Formats: sequence, C-alpha cells, structure tokens
Amino acid sequence: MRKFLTLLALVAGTASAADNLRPPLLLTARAAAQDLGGTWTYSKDYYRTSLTDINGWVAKSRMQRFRDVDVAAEEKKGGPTFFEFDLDRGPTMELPGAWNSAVPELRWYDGLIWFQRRFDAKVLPGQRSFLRFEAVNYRAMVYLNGKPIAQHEGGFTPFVVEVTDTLRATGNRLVVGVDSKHDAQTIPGEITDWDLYGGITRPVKLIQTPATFIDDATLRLTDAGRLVGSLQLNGPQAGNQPVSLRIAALGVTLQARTDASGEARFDVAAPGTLKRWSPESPTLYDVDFEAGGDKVRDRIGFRTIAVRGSDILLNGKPVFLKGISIHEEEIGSNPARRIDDAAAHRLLGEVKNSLHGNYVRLSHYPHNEAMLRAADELGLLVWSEIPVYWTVDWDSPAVLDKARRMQAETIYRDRNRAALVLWSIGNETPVADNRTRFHTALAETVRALDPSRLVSAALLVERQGDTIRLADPLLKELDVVAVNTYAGWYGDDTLDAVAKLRWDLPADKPLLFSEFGADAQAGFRDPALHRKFSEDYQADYYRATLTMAAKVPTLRGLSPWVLKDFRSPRREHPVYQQGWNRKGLISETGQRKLAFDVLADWYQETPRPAPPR
Ligand code: GCB
Repeated sequence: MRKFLTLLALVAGTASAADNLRPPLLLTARAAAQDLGGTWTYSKDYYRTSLTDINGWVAKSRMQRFRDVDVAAEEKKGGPTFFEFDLDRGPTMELPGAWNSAVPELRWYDGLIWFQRRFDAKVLPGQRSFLRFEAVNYRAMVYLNGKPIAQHEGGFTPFVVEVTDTLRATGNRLVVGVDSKHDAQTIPGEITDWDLYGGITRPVKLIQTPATFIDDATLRLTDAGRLVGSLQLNGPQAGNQPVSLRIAALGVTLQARTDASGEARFDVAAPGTLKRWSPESPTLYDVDFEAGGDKVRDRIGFRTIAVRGSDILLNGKPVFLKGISIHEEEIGSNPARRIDDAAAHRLLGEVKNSLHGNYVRLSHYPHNEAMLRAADELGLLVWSEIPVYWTVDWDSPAVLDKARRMQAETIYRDRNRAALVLWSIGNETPVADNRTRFHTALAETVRALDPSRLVSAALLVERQGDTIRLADPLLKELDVVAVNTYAGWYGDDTLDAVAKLRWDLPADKPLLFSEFGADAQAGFRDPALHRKFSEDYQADYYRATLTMAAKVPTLRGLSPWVLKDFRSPRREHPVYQQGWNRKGLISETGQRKLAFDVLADWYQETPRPAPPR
C-alpha cells in the first residue's frame, strides 16, 4: 500500500510554482500507438467494496476487481475461496464513451465502475511503454496486471503513466476504476447544467518509444515574427543531445542541443514565405522534431493574437469573433460524449459552413483533442476553459491546486493549436473576495505557463434598471471581458426591453458576450403568442439581443448559448425539455431552429454585423 501511495504522489504531485505544474509525462502528438478502444468488460461497485470493507476494514480480496486473477480457473479448483466479481465474464461496453448512454441500467448511475481490457503488446527490447488516457470522468484508479500504476483526478484532461516494467507480451489485464462522483472538493462541484457522463470518455492508447524519447515539442510564432519553441527529451540520454526541427514546406531546418534537463530551445526569424493561420486561410505545416532515434510530427499553424485597447488583434488586425458555444456532445439522439474526428467535424462544420462563424467557445471544460485539431483544420478560433463553474471551494488550497493542475494539463496538451486563442478561468462565479483570490491565482498560472494567449472569464453582471454593470474586481486580471446575459429568457424583461438595455462597461477592453440564449423545442411553432419554448420566441429573442449587442461599442464577439440541445438533468419540463437544455440552435439530432438563420444572417454581414432588421 505504501508503494501505491508513493506512486500516486508521483502522478498527482503537489506544486506551487508554475514550473512544477508540468505533468511528468506528456507524449502529445504521438501518431503511432496501439488504440485500446473497443470492447471492455465492467463491474459496478456502488458501495466501493473493492476499496474498503464494511466498518472501514480492509477490502476483502474476493471484492477487489483490480486483482490479476483468473476467477473461473480459481473456481474450478474448488475449496473455500470464492469471488464476488469476475471482470473476465462481466458485461461488455464499447469504449471510449460515457456509461450513461451505453446501458439503460446505467443512465443515472453516479459512482464507481471498474473497467477491464485484456490485450497483447509487442514488447521490443530497449523500448519503453506508456499508457495515455485522454480523459476519464471524473477520477481514475489504474491497475495493470494487478499493480496500481496511476491515479488521476479531473474528467477532461489527459494523463500518462509508464508501464515498461509491468507490461507483458500477452494477456495484459488493464483495470481502471472510474469514479464519477463529484462533491464540494471537485472541479466542477456537484451541480452543473450538463450530464454526468461518467466513464472512459476519450481514447486510451499504448505508446511505445525508444529509451530516450521526445516527450513534448512545441513551436509558435511570436509578435516579433520569430518561430520559437522547445523540445523536451526524457530518458537516460536526455541531457546534452543534438535535436532538430524541420518544416519541409518552408525549407526550415534548425539544430539545437538539449541542456542538462533534456530541454532544447528553438528561436529563428520566421521565413517570409510563411503563411499565417487565420479562419479565412487555416494554413497548417507539418513540423518534424527529431532527436536520437525518436521522431514526432505535429501539424501546426502560426499566427499571433493580442489585444490593443478594445480590439482583439489576430495577426495584427482587428477581428470580430462570430461564434457559438458548444458542449462536448455529438449530434444524435443518444450522445455518449464520444467525439471522434467525424463527430468533431460535423459539429464544427455547422459553425464554419452554415453559421458563417469564425469562433467557438468550447464550454465548460477542455474538450476532446479531436475538437481542437478540427478547429485548426477548419479555421475556427477557440475559447477553452476549465470547469471552475458556478461555485467550487474557494478557500481550499487543495481545490486551487487541482484547478491549476487541470489548467496546466490543458495548456501542455493544446499549446500547439493555432486555433486556440483564449483561456477562460471561470464561468459565472459569484463575486466575493475568496473567489477573486482563487481566480487571480489561476490567471497568474495561465500567464506563467502560456503568456502567448489571452485570458478571459465569463462573468456575472449587475442590473440597475435598464443598465447592466460590471463591477467585478477580477476585471483587472483579464485581457478580454466576457459576460453571460440572459435578459429576455430568465427574468421578466420583455424582448422590447432587452433591445433597449444599456451596458456600463470598461471602455478599454474588448467585450465578448460569452453566452446568451433561450430554450426552444425544435418544431414547436407559436407565431400567434410567441410563447417561451417556441422557435418563434427564440428567434425573436436572438433578434432583440443582437440589436442590443450591436450597440455596445466595445463588443468584439459573441458565442451565444448554444449550438446544439444538450442533456441536462436540471431540465425536466415534460413537454419541452425531457432532460435536455433546449437552448440549441439545432436540436440534438441536428434539426435547425428558426434562430439559427437569424444568427447566420447576422454573421454574414461583415466585418462587424449590424443589428438585424
Ligand atoms: C449559464 C451557464 C450554462 C447554462 C446556461 C443555461 O449561464 O453558463 O452552463 O447551461 O446558463 O442554459 O441556463
């Protein structure tokens, strides 16, 4: 047990400085890997008896799902031993994907489930092996061949564990305990406005590398027109090694040498032939990193992002962000948060090709890596956030540490994505000293880890008569002000009143409407009364809100709520909602509502849209 705890500490760590927040292993951008997706078996463990017995006694071995034991073979021997699980003969589930959608019995299951995957692996001498989990919601306890190898908290970020010494050539038994429970100490906390979606929701891969390997490599364009980056080697030969970077399409080849810690840096003037990435022309380059016997290729776009007064500058030019918010939920009647390339392109294609957008808010947590890559390819700017949503335990250093760790895991995962321009550090968190301290610390973390992108947060506003004010001390930490506004949906405002609302906002910072929206059930038309939940009301709500928005002088973009109806246990109106938040511009199956065209038309008027007529 002591050994297990030490290992856990290594994976979980604790940190105060931004430097210590780098995950110990990253293995980003590894194309060659053994995908462990497919058929897994599982066993529910509602009372967690794999972990502890009744009365707090040590768990009974007959309950411990993570053991490397052939239960059927043991049973054949007869004798006193018996088991109350058998993962080899358990029910099956196709992973990745949330259990809530996979099996009707698990629709509302919130707790611990053990998953098992048996696999063979090609183990070559001298090679190292790693398991990379792209996301397990919310906690993961990982065992390989009966050995505890990792634990991770946080449902939306990757983690990597080395398994070189534990991996077998045949018959590996990978068991993952997945605990979906949230509480006052988790991020997010217990109440959100989206589905529970417990499970191994993103790919699990077995990655093999040489003894010394490229753990991570990055390259970006600076405001001064230079390509700067770094490469981190890991292994016995990491220090003082020659490494190289090549962008064949630009004729760029750079040599560098790693320092004692295995890090090499690149810095060169960007060639004049470099085509900058933008939504209009999302140029990506194959960048090849090489060191010793290892090679990594990433497809990277190069652009700059900055603010000047109330303008957001993309490649030095003002840009207006025509966006929409999106949850990580694929289109279809029974989503399982199963976002592969096709699902990502389908969602983002709606935004790019039909809404005429150039921007998405990936809410309210780091999305599947496929979404970021699809945004890079399609040309959509991205806002990314960690789920510091509504309220978490602002006074707990441990919770702050978790938030900073999630932020770091996201930054290290996505920092090569040109599409990504905005890090948001919170959503609708009520103003209070402890909350502002928490966010200020997070903003510092983001700036320390990634000074090349903008920092924002979706803030709550104060209403005084017809004027909406922003009196949030967090403002000074942000490059871009963002507010969620629902006048005309929540509250008693008429839509005429919404169109006339005024805003009292900082004049020197860009503003984004990070959310506004109204529920509508697809197909429910009510042209006579324009009742709430009708498509007619939602379309009128959009017209009124866009009229109001167009009058805000510092407005530099919007991401209305939301592209697609999404599952939410809070939304139980039996006729209009049936467990879905209906603020989508399309239904869960992709049916467009009237408001879709209202926004699409507004976005088509460039460069900065005028109020709709
Ligand atoms: C919000 C939240 C979002 C909700 C939305 C709503 O302000 O940020 O997560 O889903 O409102 O529909 O009420």
